[in-house]
Amino acid sequence: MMTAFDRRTLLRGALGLGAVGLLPAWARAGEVGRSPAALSGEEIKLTVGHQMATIDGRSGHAVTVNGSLPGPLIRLKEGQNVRIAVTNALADEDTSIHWHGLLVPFQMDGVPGVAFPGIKPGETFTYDFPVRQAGTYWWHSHSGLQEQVGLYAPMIIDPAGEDPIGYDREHVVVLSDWSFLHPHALFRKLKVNPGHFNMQKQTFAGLLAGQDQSLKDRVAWGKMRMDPTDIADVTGSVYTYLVNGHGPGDNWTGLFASGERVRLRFINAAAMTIFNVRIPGLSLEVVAVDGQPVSPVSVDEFQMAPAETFDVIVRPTEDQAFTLVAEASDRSGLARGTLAPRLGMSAPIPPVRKRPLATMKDMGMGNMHGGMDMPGMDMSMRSQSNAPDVPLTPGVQTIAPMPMDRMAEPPQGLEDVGHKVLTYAQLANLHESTDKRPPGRTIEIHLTGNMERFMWAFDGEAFGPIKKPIAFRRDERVRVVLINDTMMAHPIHLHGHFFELVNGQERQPLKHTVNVAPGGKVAFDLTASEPGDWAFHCHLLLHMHAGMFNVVTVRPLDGEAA
Ligand SMILES: [Cu+2]
Repeated sequence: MMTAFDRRTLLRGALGLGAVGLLPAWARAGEVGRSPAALSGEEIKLTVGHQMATIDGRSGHAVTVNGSLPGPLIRLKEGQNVRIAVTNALADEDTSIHWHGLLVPFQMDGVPGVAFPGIKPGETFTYDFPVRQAGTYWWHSHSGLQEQVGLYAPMIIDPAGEDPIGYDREHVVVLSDWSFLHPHALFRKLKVNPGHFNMQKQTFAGLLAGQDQSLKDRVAWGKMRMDPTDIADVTGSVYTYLVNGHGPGDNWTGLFASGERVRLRFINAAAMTIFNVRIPGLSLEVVAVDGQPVSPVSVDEFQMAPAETFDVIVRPTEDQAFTLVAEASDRSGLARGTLAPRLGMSAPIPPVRKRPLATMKDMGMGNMHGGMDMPGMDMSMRSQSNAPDVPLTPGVQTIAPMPMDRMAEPPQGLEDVGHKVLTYAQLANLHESTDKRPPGRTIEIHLTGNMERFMWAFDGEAFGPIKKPIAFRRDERVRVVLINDTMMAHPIHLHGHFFELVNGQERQPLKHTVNVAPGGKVAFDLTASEPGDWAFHCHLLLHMHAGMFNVVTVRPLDGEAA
């Protein structure tokens, strides 16, 4: 006969199993100690395999590493060497791991077809590199669409000397988007109908009720065959948004003791989702972006695109729970976790806010209203005179007539939320720049798309065998200007380097990924110090898959004549 005690133990065991699922130790709720458990040392072994994952009580197919989703946390120390042996235990597909944000020899960068051939089923590839930096990074598959089904995980590198960021406790917070639909099915649906997942379109009833756009604006947008509710391609209609692999119902919880400085290492490992992050009741002190320390900025909310990382200090002093909210930028759903002094506590979850509508500015029309004339400028939406070097292929639906630097503006949808929102212009490097040369030349790259056909590219041509790489001379200082000719934001990521965002600060912040606002323009200064071939792409997985990808070459290689 079962005693009450046995039953309690059994119940607790069963519940624990349900909540833990495939989660590695670092991602479990209520992890105690200053830092979460991790793989570390000079020899690390990873195995990529298939597994069923349970998200908010429902089961789906996942690609996992060492049997977990997200994968194990890897924690290294600046100055050490590491050998990471990755075995592909998938039955019938290649795999790869890219160390996102890490300065590695290009052969160790993990991009199939660029850095190495990829890892065949049954094979092991050993990555071997010195660790030259510190901070919050992550790693993910660069093969097929494996990143969408679970192959991503955090990587933390502790500084060789003292950490410039003081803290008593830390939590790694990996945000992601999970779908029970296969990612190739997501892609096919978008190809057939790019608005497939948009359940927030304007309605005729809404128009009559005077909601959303005016009739005049709506007619103008209709003529362009565009929809201002098109903020995200894949939405909460098929995504569950995760915190450390936990659905909102699972409620991942991070513990704190009152008065501690808690470092939250936010990583956006989502395939397609830009998140707006806030913790109602707590001020967020942003202390590092993309692994690199910045002068602290206190805000109430920040937006983070896929591939970006933000380190934030919070200092809860009350004996209460706080809800960690990461709202999808189109407001179709949210990821939710809790910070609390004890397990089992929770705080109210704020409802998702009103969905944003894209504006004429997001169309690259500057501050003008549709149809207004600007002397000497062609305000039509697809005029070659505004981008003479971009061929008007079917993949180019629009060319922004008046793209603007929008880095001092709150990101899309956060213009009037009534509290402090981080802008890129507020970020300043904590340290002096190591290269003070002015750029020797400037190149322009257009981010182009055709929203009607889900086509995405750089400069009008999708990545393919005949696409010319972007060539830099080794150690040259170059300014790169990204012009977003589309009405969607694109987080553009360069492998193997940090660049300095030209954001008006004297100490330009270092980043590896920059989210270029719709109709926006962003400049960065780059010292092409890392020889080799490097991927350069939009980090929205399905945009990259559709062709918004290119290779950056930095020459000469070591030992090669200049
Ligand atoms: Cu994109």
